Amino acid sequence: MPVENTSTKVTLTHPKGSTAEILLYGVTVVSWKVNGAERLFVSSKASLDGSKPIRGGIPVVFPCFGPPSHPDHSKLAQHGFARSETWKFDSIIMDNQAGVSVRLSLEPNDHIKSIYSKPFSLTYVVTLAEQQLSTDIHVGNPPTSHEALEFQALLHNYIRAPSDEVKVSSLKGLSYYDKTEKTEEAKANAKTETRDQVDVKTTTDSVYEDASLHYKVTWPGHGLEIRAKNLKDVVIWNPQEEGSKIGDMEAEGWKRYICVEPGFVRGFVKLEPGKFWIGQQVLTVDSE
Ligand code: TA6
Repeated sequence: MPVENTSTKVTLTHPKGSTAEILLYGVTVVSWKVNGAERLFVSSKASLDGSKPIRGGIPVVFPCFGPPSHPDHSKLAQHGFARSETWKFDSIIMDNQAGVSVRLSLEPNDHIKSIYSKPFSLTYVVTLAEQQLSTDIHVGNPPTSHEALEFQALLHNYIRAPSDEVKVSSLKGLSYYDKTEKTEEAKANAKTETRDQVDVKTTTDSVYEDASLHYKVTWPGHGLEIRAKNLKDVVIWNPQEEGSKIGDMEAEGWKRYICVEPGFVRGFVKLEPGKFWIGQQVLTVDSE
């Protein structure tokens, strides 16, 4: 069955053998296999029972990135609610040689309404091709709404790769904000990236602004490319040894991934009533 749907998980299988697994909890893609090899990192200590956001895979960050900084988001937890709510399976969009594609949706339920008062519509489309995974977040501001919807969105990819060898390009020349700096003032001061290839051999938590929308993630003998649309910024994160303080991180888990996260996180998307916005990423495995 190309699309298998249980009460907790949707599994996509492409005719050429690639697979993807999406938990309805947070619509977190927790597995993406191409040529039999897993491409995403999920901590073996991640809670998969809906008690907390998944430590790994592709969590969806919406409507705020990091701790809330907009008055509309003041009651929200870090990275918003999309990653910690149970979504609904909506429909199969496509099921053929080109790809297997499903749509999932999240309605404002009572819990969301208690922490977030803005009307919105939210759907997520996941498409699996032979060597490729696309994930698109669709945000709508209902026509009945009286004001613009202001939000941030980000796709928090945990890419399985050796963190002491992996490199990301092309970020050279971009402004970035270094969240590992000690003071708020230093965090708010933009730096300029001078490296042709960025590594995460030391603790890294960098928010690149107005980036290229095309990133190469490579390590010896392997690589993948990420193309983004409407997600103008990109975050590179790996905590190194600091990762041992993360409760649901497996032992030395930070050695096995790099987060490369396309998002709209500097400033806010402003969506007028009756309008839609789509943020998209396409991950493609290099031929091996
Ligand atoms: O996207 C990078 C980041 O914001 C880091 O600052 C780091 O805290 C990470 O996300 C994980 O956040 P989480 O809330 O999942 O522990």
